[in-house]
Amino acid sequence: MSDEMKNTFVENEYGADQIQILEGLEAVRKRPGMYIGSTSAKGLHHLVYEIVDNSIDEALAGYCDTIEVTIHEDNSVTVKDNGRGIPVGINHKSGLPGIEVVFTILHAGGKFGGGGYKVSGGLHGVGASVVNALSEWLEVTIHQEGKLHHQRFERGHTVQPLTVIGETDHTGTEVTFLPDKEIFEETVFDYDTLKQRLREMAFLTKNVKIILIDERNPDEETGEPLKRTFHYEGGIKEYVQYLNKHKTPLYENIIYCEGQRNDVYVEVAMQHNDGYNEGTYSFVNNITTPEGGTHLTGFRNAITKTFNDYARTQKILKDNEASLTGDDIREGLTAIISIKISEPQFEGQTKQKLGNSEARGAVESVVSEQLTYFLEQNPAVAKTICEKAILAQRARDAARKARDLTRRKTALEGMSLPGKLADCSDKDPAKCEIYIVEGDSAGGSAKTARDRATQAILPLRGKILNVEKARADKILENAEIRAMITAFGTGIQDDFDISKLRYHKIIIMTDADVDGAHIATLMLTFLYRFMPELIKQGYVYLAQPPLYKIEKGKYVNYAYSDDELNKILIEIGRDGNNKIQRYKGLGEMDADQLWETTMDPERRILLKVVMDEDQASEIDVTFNTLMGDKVEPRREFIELNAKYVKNLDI
Ligand code: TSJ
Repeated sequence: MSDEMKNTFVENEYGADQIQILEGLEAVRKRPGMYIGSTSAKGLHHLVYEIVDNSIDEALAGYCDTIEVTIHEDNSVTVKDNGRGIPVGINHKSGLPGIEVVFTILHAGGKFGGGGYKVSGGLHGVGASVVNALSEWLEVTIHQEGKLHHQRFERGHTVQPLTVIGETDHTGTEVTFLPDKEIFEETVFDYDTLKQRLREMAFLTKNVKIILIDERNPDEETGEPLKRTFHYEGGIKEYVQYLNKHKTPLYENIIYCEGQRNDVYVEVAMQHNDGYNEGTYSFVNNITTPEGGTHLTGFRNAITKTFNDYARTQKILKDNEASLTGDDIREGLTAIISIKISEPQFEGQTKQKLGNSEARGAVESVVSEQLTYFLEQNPAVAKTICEKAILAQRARDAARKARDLTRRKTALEGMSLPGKLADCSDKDPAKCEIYIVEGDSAGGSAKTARDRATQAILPLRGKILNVEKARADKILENAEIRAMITAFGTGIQDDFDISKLRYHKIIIMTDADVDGAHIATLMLTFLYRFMPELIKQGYVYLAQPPLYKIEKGKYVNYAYSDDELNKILIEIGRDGNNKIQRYKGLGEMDADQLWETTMDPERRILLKVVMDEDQASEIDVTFNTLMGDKVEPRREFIELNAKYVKNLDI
């Protein structure tokens, strides 16, 4: 073949490929949800994770130790690493420049380079080409072999080909992109969302420094942008420490197991605290698996067997005593399970459950072996854990009896509803709502004010029990909690049945002050621990009573925030004739006012409580920050609380 022919041939082939590529990226733009899950805020943030995953891969390969993520003023984002730089030469397989393969061919992630695990290619690991297709523009700059290379794309199309634009004295990759407003419903990045995920990535990838910079709100005094650095030499050991930071650990050491079995690399860190909840979070290739799967099963099998074996041989458990259950051993346990596997298979409706059977054996083997060794080396710690598990075993027996009692009662008496409940007359749950009201006096006004057909009222007396600080048996003895459980109709935990829910809106109504917020948080904590599905499926709301009443002659209006108050005052003219009343509590409103401002479906504002399962560990930290022993962090609770609440206009 002559050179000329070769050129022609290559050019033609390139041309044909180019057409295919564009068809591929058009498909992404037509059905973005198929590639990034959704075009909501979640999908938007996913774009950043897709790009960062590439830098994490480079770090896992051992060539990069710093990743910087910058949110710019226009909501474009730059991800920059100090790795080797994406190869700029022609890729042999495709005959295309490496860059084009990465940015224009679907599922190109992880095509080059050998060995090592890739975090990209996991759950939604669709790679840089999808981000490119869904960006108004994307620019890549590569520092490699002394040269600075640059290319620009718009909506997936090359608009400036790869060009050398200067010189450089280091290596690395920098990608900046602006999410396409034609595609995304939301194009404003949330600093906290990115912060939490990047912190998690830093915990999961020890020794990588991840920096997050937000240029949108510079410090008023210094003009400096907001900046956070996440760098954990201890990796998941530090993650466990972080999750236990507002708890009281039972022993100082973090138990750590690490090893590889065939194709599966396993890392586990754990530590018990003196609480009663389990906080185990599992990851596959740095992706959270809220529904667990084989790796989690392997972990549970391993600790149940290892602790029982130890307790038996040490005679902590007598021959005639029942074995400890997994639940007993995991009471108060905080644990991270992180595995890396080259071909993860995800199952279940949401594809969040690991299916690879080899992962079960690998985790079980690594944890059994190393935990056995740890217990032999640390007999005092081993004894502490076994003793806690034995206490849990006894409490669980008591709780079972308490639960059986409630169950039998319901069976005998039919639906015996709590005496304080003023139920609604309509029996269609989809039309019904229940107001959980703080205090008997507000409860009284609410009962007068309500729409009797569809609105039920359950007044609760004072503060409800803090479920973060009690075992199940004590919690189920609590009258206020029992009233809620029977009123909702669903049962709790293993008995929970959403189809029995009697109201499709559960509305928590408390005073608009610090105490009221605290009570609302106590209730949310209870719901989160005992009936999380109610929150996940969007049945839980917070009522928003007004903060102010503004009167001027015949004019009456209500303000739900200070901003709103100022707006109203500007509108009606601020003068001595306004009488502004600040509501200190629901009790200060009469029934009519309560109806008008807070309960009338036509006029009220409800906040829907939402929860992002990908951030479950962060929600856990929030709840025990709010509800734990340490008083200091609680001051921030209103602010934190706001994170899990979404405005809902009705
Ligand atoms: F893909 C991407 F564009 F989204 C992207 C890739 C974005 C960012 C911010 C960084 C990266 C990236 C890719 N950082 N480092 C790398 N490394 C490689 O692509 C690379 C370099 C050299 C070799 C080799 O075998 O020599 C192999 C690879 C995969």
